[in-house]
Amino acid sequence: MSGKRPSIPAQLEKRDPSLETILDLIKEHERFALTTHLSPEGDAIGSTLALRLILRRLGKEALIVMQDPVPQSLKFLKGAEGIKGPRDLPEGFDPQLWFVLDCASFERVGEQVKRLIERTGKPIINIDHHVSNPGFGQINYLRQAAATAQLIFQLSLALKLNDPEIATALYAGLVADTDAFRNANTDAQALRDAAALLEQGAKAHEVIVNLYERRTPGELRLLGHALLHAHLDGGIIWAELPLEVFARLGALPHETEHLVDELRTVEGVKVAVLFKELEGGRVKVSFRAKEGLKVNELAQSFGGGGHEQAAGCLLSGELAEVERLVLEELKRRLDAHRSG
Ligand SMILES: [Mn+2]
Repeated sequence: MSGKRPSIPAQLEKRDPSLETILDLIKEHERFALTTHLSPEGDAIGSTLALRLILRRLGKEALIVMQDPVPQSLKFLKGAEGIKGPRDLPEGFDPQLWFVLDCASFERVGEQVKRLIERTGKPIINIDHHVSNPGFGQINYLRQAAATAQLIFQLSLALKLNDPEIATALYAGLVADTDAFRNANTDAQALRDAAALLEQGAKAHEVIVNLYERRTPGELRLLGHALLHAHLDGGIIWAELPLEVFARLGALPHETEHLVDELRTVEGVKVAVLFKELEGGRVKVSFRAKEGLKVNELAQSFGGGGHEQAAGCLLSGELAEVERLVLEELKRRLDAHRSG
């Protein structure tokens, strides 16, 4: 690891990271920078946009910086156009505090944003719902929830804010991480929060249409290719997308959203895996589990992370070699799980 960790104001160190602590920190500071993970999806974008709206309602300065761009499907959210890349920050960018949202580990913010945070030397408030989050911030608000958006909603409720734009951004986060309330993380609290967000004016239908009904031709072709060429063996379904397939189908690297979820819908499948070849000899592996096996533990064994039912990792190497390695480990774990 390069660079120094942000310095910690002494009085923050031992504070109990309750909601009140976060609210106090917001009140005591004026300028905030917000960020989230690489390849940001609905929860990442929705949570950061909602938190920025909350901070602005309180008269604070808040800027969102992300290493990767906002996906097309989330650009309808209010304020998405104002999200900065690490290279287009305004002159004199000088936050007092960082909010890092929905990041299972500090590395997930991306190398450039990580360096930026370290360069500012300012403390991190880490807000997240991933069980594997090690608590890399100076303040770590880590709570079990279906989405980070629900943790931001707690802040909004505590501040008695009632705002359709905040609600819509948070609802998008909740819909994205529960896959429209279909994933096993959909619990009573997720539905209660969803109802409360609708009561605050969240545009539920607009969220669904944007998240699920804006597929591009490239996405459809990649999905078609993956479905046609998927392999099925012993409760595992997997598909690979080599670089040449993207070129041949005229598809872009990010046009694989929801693809692995489609693979999981096959009856009898316990785990679905998508192997996506990236430039520079790397392979992005995405896991979805239907029951039993915790794919986040599998992803962690390869340096990745995520949730019990949805996780991923990034490996260096040839596509075929990565595939062999990962499937071998997956089969081993699945066998151990069956006999255990
Ligand atoms: Mn999330």
